[in-house]
Amino acid sequence: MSVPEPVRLFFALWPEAELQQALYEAGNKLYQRCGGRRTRRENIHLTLAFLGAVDADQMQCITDVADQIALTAFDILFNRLGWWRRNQVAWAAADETPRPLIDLVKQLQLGLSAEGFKFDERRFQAHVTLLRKANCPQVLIDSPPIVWQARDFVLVRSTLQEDGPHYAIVQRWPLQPTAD
Ligand code: 2AM
Repeated sequence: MSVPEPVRLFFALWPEAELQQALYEAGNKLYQRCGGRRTRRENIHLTLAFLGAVDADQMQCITDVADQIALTAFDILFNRLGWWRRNQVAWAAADETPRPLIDLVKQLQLGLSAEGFKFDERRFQAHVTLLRKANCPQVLIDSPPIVWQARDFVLVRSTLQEDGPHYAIVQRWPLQPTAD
């Protein structure tokens, strides 16, 4: 009898192709100053909760947690490009993290913690990783704002291949439409 392999999973906001392109171009701007390794365009996303290796029999409780979430859609204004010296990641982020995004992460983490998943104690810092192994001369770089209209969130499977990580959306959950 074959035993199903564990799979690496994470919850994320996943941008449309046009937005991936805009963020990729911002990443190119960072790349010119900071070097490092660019996130491939089709891999650009915002991680909400990283689960790591998951057994097939844990899938149901993971999707049950996401099924319970009833939050409204929101926009994120990405108006900062920056760099963290500690992990050499260069990123796009927002000055203000929208309340529903904070709630989404909190609710995922709470629900998943109850199922035994462990999360970083550090405060969630919403960001899109654009470069790894980067070395930027400045920690903050000016950039024209990019608006991300988050209308759903996704569960993603990650597989490491010779050319780097490949991501596949496993399931999508809509956020509730706003009143206007
Ligand atoms: P990051 O890019 O914001 O660092 C898929 O691997 C995503 O999950 C990555 O984009 C990464 O987010 C995040 N991730 C990977 N390993 C992680 C870990 N050990 N803890 C938390 N997040 C992780």
